[in-house]
Parts: sequence; C-alpha cells; structure tokens
Amino acid sequence: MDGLRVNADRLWDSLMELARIGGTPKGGVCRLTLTETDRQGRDTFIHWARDAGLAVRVDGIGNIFARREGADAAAAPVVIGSHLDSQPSGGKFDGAYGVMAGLEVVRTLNDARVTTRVPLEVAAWTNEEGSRYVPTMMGSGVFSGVYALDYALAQQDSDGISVRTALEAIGYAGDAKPHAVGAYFEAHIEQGPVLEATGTTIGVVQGALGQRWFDVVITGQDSHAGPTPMETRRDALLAASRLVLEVNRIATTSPDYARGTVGSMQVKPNSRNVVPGEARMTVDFRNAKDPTLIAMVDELKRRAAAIATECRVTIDLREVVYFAPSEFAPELVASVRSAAGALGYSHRDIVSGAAHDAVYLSRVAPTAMVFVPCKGGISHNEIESAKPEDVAAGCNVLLQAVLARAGT
Ligand code: HGY
Ligand code: MN
Ligand code: MN
Repeated sequence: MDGLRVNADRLWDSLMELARIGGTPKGGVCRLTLTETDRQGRDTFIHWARDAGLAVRVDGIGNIFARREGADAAAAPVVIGSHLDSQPSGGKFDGAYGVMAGLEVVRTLNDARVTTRVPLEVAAWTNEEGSRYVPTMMGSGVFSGVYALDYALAQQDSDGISVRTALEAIGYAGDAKPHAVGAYFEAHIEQGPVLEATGTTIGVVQGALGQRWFDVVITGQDSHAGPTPMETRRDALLAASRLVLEVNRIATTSPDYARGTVGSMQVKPNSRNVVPGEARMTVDFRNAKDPTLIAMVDELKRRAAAIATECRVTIDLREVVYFAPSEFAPELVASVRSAAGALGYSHRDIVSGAAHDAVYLSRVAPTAMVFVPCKGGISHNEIESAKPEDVAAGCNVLLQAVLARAGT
C-alpha cells in the first residue's frame, strides 16, 4: 500500500465545491452551526459519502458517521474526522479539510479496491467552533462523555434558540448511540505561522493547548456624560477596557505558549453621551501547561477584583469552558511522523494553539493529527488559504497512517 496516493484534484475540487456553501464575498465561508448553510454542508457531505458506498448514521447531537466496512466488522473503527461548521467569517479549510480528507481516503481505497481489516468511519462533529453555541467542540464533547447530551441540547444562542430546536429545524437530531472508536485521526490546517515560516509541509501534532473561557459581565451605572463628575462615575466600559489590557498583559508575560484574547464585547446603553452602566465581554486563555493556565486565571481574578473596587463596579467572571492541555497518543503520533518521512515530506513536531475535536476524542481513543500550512498562518478569517499540494500531502500522510492502524 506504500505506493497508494490520494487523488489531489478530486480532494481539491471537493473542498472548493463545499466552500461554495455559505460562501462569502471575500472567498471565505459562513456556515454557523445548525443553520441552513450548515444543513446544506451536511447534506452535501452525506450525499458524497453515500456515493462512496458509506453507510451514514447521525447521533443525538447531530454528529455524522459515514462507515466503510472492514474485514472484521465487529472491530472498533478507525475514525477520521473534523467539522463542517465555521466561524461567522471563517475560511474554506478550517474543519472542512479534515472531513474532505477523510472522504478522499475512502474514495482512494475504493478506487484501489482495498479492504481494511477494521472498519473506517468519516465523522463530522457538531459545533466545533463554539461561536453560535458554547461550549466549543460540543458534538465531540458529547460523544466523548465530556458533556451530557441534555446539557448540550439545552444551550441557547444569543437569540434564545436552543441547540435542540436548531438541530430539529435542520433535521439532524439523530438516534445513533455512542460507539467504541479504535483510533482517531484528524487532518487540519495549522491556523498559525510555524509550518509556512519554516518551509515545512507536515506538522506532526503532539497535542493541543489547554483552554479556559469566561463570560464577563461588568455592572456600573448609566449616567449623563456631562454633569457626572469623573470621580463619581461607575463606568463599566472603562473597567472592561482595563480588564482587556490585563488579559493581554497576563498572556504576554506568562510562559508556556500563553495566549489571551478578548474577542467579543457589548456595551449598554451604547450611546455616545451616556456613561455605560454595563459591559459584557469574553476571555479566552490558553496554555501548554495546566498549572500555568490556572495561574493566569488566578491573576485575572485578582486584577478584576482590584479594577472593580477602583471603578466602583461589579465584575462577574463565569467560566464556560475549561479543558487541560492534551497530549496525543505517542504510537499514533509516531505513525504520522513515519508516514511523512516515508513519503518524503518535510515535517516537524508541533503543538496546536487551536483546539480541535481531536482534543476530546483523545479522551476515548488513541488520537493523532496531521497539520498542513495555511497562507500567512491566517485562519478564522475569510482570506484563509492553503496550497493544493500541501492539502494533498497531508491527505497522503493521513492515508498511510490510517492504513498502518486499520490494517489491510
Ligand atoms: O477556538 C479554537 O481553538 C477552535 O478553533 N474552536
Ligand atoms: Mn477547526
Ligand atoms: Mn476554527
């Protein structure tokens, strides 16, 4: 099987075809989870999967499993997956690449009439992005036992629509039960600058940063921008602005790949001549070491308390996501590294700054990821781009690593 190669044009064409669903003017995609465009993306994947002879099942949170039988039908499948949902102004490759690469692995095995020893499944996980609904990686989190199904179904978006309602509205509330997974592989663009900057084709992913997400509500008092003296104001936006600076200071002064982002802020009443009485913002902290991640949050809480006193406001920090740094299965990571080497691709070990469904799958099955470069390291942006030859290279590594695990 060492000579087997994927069909690079077919893979690229599938990615470009899928990118037309929810396509945005600057060449990105908007397929927010459980919306009409997400449904269309799901339907397209299922159509292609069935064309490839796969049996399709959907579970209670809308995760899709497209199954290719193996010689040992009772064996736990090797699953290859990622996600079809995107950020509001996302790119063509984030998530979609991993699902299309899984489909291309199957298509290649079909062309070569290869039967694997254990079954294969191509999976598309619900709501990886965590943009419309928190928590992030919701579908893979339910599948892996991190979140109860009812908890996930009850989550509401900013319009008060529950996951359950949205899932039923697009017809993806399925009944497939959780099943054993023999191993999990995910191909993904790096979403950062390292591979491109070092001229490396394949990232051999060791694991992913831990994350702690907070929803923050800052409450002061609306008051008139003119008569209200500066020293008596209870200005929620001033307090929020100081907290944003603290998030950045903590992240830039902490070790171990520390990251800190405030990605969203709402101000009330949001009127130019009213001192804002309320500000809502998000905090996304990440780190490669759990003790450092915990220390970052402790420092944030200390600084928030001081800012609240100085600005005469209240600051409520509600943690909405927490998962420790994850390490992938050494034996599977080694199979990715040796596949890249055998195929003659430049490769390097790398830690993922982004979380992926693989983070939660690694709790229930040996897991590994394959990274390929993206242009300028830019992702979660409509201009996200990758090269056809890199996309194909990652899929060839995926094919060989999957075959090494699934057997033939
Ligand atoms: O935020 C993340 O790491 C992922 O893109 N959901
Ligand atoms: Mn992704
Ligand atoms: Mn993403």
